[in-house]
Amino acid sequence: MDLAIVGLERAGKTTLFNALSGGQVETSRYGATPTHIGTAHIPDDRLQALAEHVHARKITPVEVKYWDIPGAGFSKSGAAPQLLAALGQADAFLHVVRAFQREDVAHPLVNVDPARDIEAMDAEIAFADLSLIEKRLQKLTTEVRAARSSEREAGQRELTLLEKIKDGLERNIPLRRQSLNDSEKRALATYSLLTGKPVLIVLNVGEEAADRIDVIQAEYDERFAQSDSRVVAICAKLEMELAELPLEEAEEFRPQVGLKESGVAAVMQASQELLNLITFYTAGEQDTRAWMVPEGTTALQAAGKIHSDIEHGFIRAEVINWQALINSGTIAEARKKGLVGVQGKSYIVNDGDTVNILFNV
Ligand SMILES: Nc1nc2c(ncn2[C@@H]2O[C@H](COP(=O)(O)OP(=O)(O)OP(=O)(O)O)[C@@H](O)[C@H]2O)c(=O)[nH]1
Ligand SMILES: [Mg+2]
Repeated sequence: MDLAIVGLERAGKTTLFNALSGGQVETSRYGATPTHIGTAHIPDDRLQALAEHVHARKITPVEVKYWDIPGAGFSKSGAAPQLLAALGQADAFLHVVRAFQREDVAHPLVNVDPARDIEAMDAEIAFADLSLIEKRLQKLTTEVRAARSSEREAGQRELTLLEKIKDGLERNIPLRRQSLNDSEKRALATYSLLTGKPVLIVLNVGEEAADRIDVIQAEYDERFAQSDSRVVAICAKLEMELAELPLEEAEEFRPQVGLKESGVAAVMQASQELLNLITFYTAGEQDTRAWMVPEGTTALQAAGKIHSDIEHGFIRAEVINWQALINSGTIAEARKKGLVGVQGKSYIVNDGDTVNILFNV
């Protein structure tokens, strides 16, 4: 899972990045910083329990990659090409919105106003898409004019589609909210348009509001959440400080500053839900591993995620829920009880499945 952290200048992006990835990027030198890339493992109790159960020598959790995109680089004058490439790769955006007040940290639009900033960033992202579409339209128009009539049709179809998307964007409808059929979606895939990506709004509240975070989140979620966007409220500064502490100390410190649960965990959880991702497991003695795939993934696709050879040689999958496996003791016991499903290529993998794929080499 690749998540790009975006937002206006000094919204707290690098602070959140440090909290999420355990990074130590200096946050007092904000502004004009380069893009940072960091990774984090998704904590997973089910994986730990499974690994212990099979005495695994190695545990491999799911990795998330975070991109910290500087606010200043993403302006109306047009985002830099390498920045657009990084944004295009992301599965979703974490849009950091400033809700904390601080005299010594100037806000690029003077006062703190989260609702305005959410719209401002949406407009910048839409602007990036519009300029890309306009460039492509210009080029395509010339090409279509010059093309032989037999070759004109495909170009014309693309022109019509791009005009339609552009029209929507100009009416403030991001691509993800425009209705497209499957062939239109396929035609657009190569563009990696930014407004097509799901957005998690991360409302960055001040430390003094830490004990009211759930109330603030509910309020904003009601106003701004849609099927393809959600709101999580956190205090990035406190989360960053907590991330620097050993786990036990962090647990102790958290309630003292008014926080009930981990903001980092909340952001991870919400990102997974937004992207409709599920986790399945392979419980090997060598390596017990968690895999993250989109909901609706088939056993064959899951095999491909593990290794292309396993996909090509797929015979069948043995599937058992992780908890059922642990409760049964051994896989042989589970088989006796009829708890291990023997599944074919088109089986839809469930969250929490432990999957063993039998294959030919
Ligand atoms: N009090 C408080 N300060 C914060 C919080 N989040 C960020 N800050 C401060 O705001 C300043 C900017 O934070 P950064 O995380 O560097 O902001 P940024 O969005 O990465 O800024 P650019 O990269 O310049 O766009 C720093 O001084 C942070 O310490 C917060 O939750 N509370
Ligand atoms: Mg920064």
